[in-house]
Amino acid sequence: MLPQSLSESLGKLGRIAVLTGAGISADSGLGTFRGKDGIWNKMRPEELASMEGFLANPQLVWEWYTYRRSLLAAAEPNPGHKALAEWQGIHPDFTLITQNVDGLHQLAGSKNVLELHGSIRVNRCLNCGSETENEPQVFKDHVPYCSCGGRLRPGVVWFGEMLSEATLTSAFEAAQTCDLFLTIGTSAAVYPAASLPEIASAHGAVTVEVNIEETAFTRLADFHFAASASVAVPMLLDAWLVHHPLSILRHEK
Ligand code: BJW
Ligand code: ZN
Repeated sequence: MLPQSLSESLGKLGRIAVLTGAGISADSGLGTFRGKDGIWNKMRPEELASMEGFLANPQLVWEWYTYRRSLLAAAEPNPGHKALAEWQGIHPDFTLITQNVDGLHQLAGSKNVLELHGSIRVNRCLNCGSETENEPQVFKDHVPYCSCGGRLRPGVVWFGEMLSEATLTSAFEAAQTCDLFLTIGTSAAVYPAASLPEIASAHGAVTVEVNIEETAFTRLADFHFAASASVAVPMLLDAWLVHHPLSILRHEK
């Protein structure tokens, strides 16, 4: 059963914005960064997710990304990803913002996903800047190189690096103008992504957090669901659909 006040909030047909993090992909078999089994409990983020770490030991960094790509090859979207894709299909005034680089939202069918931290599927050349999803052909010391001779890096955003300005602008706009903001499976520890639920809350949106643990945002959130995203997100969609049956939505278009 949902709290009565959340049920009322879901009853308003307004703009929806969603921020997801590594926790939504946990039930697809992909690890998180922080929390109980997070990678940062074992490895230092500066070594694996910064330009300094990459330049100091590109082999180690590539080993980690190659390993994660191998996990990803076997991973599939779970009911949490699928519910968000379905929700957007029914209600187009829906912006999906993700910190994840795994591409599982798109695989589930989500469109126009705002990928704040880039994509692990892409390689970018440090010399010519070209980006490609193709398998690299040239390797030296197990490190991939571009055909121009420049060193390749994963197309993700590391600590200390700027996020895409266009993507961030769209994300801020969605946070500022939405009526309902869902924050799902993120520790809300990394900025500027973590400022999005804060902004939505400051602009009067109803904020709902889904996380198996409490986070930096929990005390600000209007509602906190201590449940796995793969269970709670389909449940929220079902609750929203009670107020907005498909027949009415089709009529309104
Ligand atoms: C479940 C679940 C289930 C589990 N269901 N839930 C001091 C103050 C403010 C900012 C800074 C500061 N010092 C430095 C900064 C800036 C820095 C930052 O924020 N640092 C903080 C750590 C303090 N930010 C940056 O550097 C960013 N750039 C920037 O600010 O540019 C401007 C600038 C330029 C120059 C100098 C300074 C500033 C860039 C950040 C890039 C982050 N990159 C990474 C790696 C990406 C590539 C890759 O994946 O390999 O992005 S780090 C990592 O953290 C990854 C994630 O996207 C990101 C967020 O993690 P997320 O998604 O929240 O995952 P977790 O693991 O933290 O949480 C998972 C949650 O799920 C947990 O809460 C679980 O409980 C939950 N969960 N199972 C539901 N089944
Ligand atoms: Zn190149």
